[in-house]
Parts: sequence; structure tokens; C-alpha cells
Amino acid sequence: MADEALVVIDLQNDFCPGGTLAVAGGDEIVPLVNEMIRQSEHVILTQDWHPAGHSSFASSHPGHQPFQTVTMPYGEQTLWPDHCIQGSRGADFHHGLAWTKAELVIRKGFRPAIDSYSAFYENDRTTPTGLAGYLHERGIGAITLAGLATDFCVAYSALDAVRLGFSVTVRLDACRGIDLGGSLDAMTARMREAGVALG
Ligand code: VGL
Ligand code: ZN
Repeated sequence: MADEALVVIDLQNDFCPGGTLAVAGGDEIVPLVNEMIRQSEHVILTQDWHPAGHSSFASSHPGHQPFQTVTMPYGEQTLWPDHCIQGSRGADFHHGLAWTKAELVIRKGFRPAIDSYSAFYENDRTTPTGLAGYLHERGIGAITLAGLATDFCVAYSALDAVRLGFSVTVRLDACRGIDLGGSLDAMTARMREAGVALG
């Protein structure tokens, strides 16, 4: 339908097996996502896009390891292995992804001092990426989400989208999660409670 868009979250090499922040089975979803792209009138992609030395990287915090949590000025932040560095192969979309139909690519996480999980807001929950304005201006009120990772960028995007008044479906079969300390169940429950349709 004309007022719907498919938003494919971060289907990039570094989140697939062989990448620096590999999500188990991350590459398995590519054929299904491609089929969803084929069937969607409007397709938007997000691309995690960090400068080298980004503040979400454990390597930027001496004495810290990946997957530890630190307190940043904007709140708690999980530290990650270096990933999706601007212009690197790891930041490219998975080679099998049928990305050419995408009408918009939203890059996020490019500000050195702040991470951005959601396609709509950075992790301070107030700095917008511009996606909400783009969707509103184009009359798109419903989005379907697929991609990586279910419990981080997909979930944060879905929760923000509901908060912004969009009708939101997350296709769990077209997502894979990181699952840090039970985050997959916790974020799935939060999405369900918020009114996200889980498909
Ligand atoms: C993501 C952790 C760090 C994601 C991005 O795409 O879910 N997770 N950067
Ligand atoms: Zn990232």
C-alpha cells in the first residue's frame, strides 16, 4: 500500500557471520528480506555508520571490554567491538541484499560522542535522524521492520516509531538478535506491550 514502507535495519557485513559484531544467523534472513523488498512499494534502509574511534567502541574506553556497560552523558551505553566504520567493508550492506530499490538510506551513529540504535533518534532519545519527517512528508503512516539486531536497532526503532504514532510491524522471522543478558526476551516483551505487531 502507498502509505506503508519496509524499513530494513542494518543488514551489514559486520552484523553477519564473519563480521566484527556478528549476530548469529544474521545472513540467514537475506532471502526473506529480499522477498519482502520485492513486495514492498517503498523501501528504506538504515546503515550503522561510525567514525573510527567512536565512543560506543570498547576500544575507545581504556580498561573496558566489549559488551560491558558504561555511563555516558546521555545514559547507559553498552560497549561494542569496533564495527561498521564509515567506508569499510564491514559497513557495506550484505552482498546478497537486494538494496537497489531503496528510496532512502538513513545513516546513523556518525556523531563521535553518541550512539544511535534507533532509525529515528540517537541514544539520547532526542536527536532526530530525520526519518520521521521524511515519512510524514511522504504520507507514510505504517512501517514494517526487518533486519539486525532484533533486540537493539530493530527494537529501538520499533519503540520510537510507535511513540511517534506510526503503525508498526516487526517481522521477527526476518530479524536476528544479539541477546545480551536476556535482552532478546526483554525487548520482545517491551515491543509487544508498546503495541508493535510482531509477525
Ligand atoms: C547495533 C549494536 C551496535 C544494531 C548497532 O544494529 O543492532 N547494535 N550498533
Ligand atoms: Zn553500531
